[in-house]
Amino acid sequence: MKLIRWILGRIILILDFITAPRGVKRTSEQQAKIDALTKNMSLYQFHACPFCVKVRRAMKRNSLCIELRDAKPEGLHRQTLLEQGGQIKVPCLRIEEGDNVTWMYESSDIVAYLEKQTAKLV
Ligand SMILES: N[C@@H](CCC(=O)N[C@@H](CS)C(=O)NCC(=O)O)C(=O)O
Repeated sequence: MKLIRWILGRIILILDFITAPRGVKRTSEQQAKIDALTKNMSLYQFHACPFCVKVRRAMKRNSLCIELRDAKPEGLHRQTLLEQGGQIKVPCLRIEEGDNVTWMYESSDIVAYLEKQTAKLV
């Protein structure tokens, strides 16, 4: 089972690599605004998880630079995800706004949120 999952994961990564979307091009001023917004975000993820690939592709498509944090058992960030986010499920977007931190689960919600935030700024 572990081997099948590993193989499927590699297939997903290869397909993702082959069909990687192009990032949108913005003026440096617009990109700086987006970078300032995403600076306070981080994505808890597994490298070969299809739902994480979906979010990473949306990031690529929208040229969003968001720190990736590996939540694999041997990863550093798993415990934080569990303790602060509430569950070990990826992808999870951590959004920091002042003193307020939101942990957003569900890939579709994350993609919709990122696209909405990005559209507001450009
Ligand atoms: N509906 C969720 C599904 C997310 C999901 O099932 N993630 C799996 C990894 S692919 C997970 O975190 N499983 C918990 C675990 O492996 O510990 C989404 O779209 O984000």
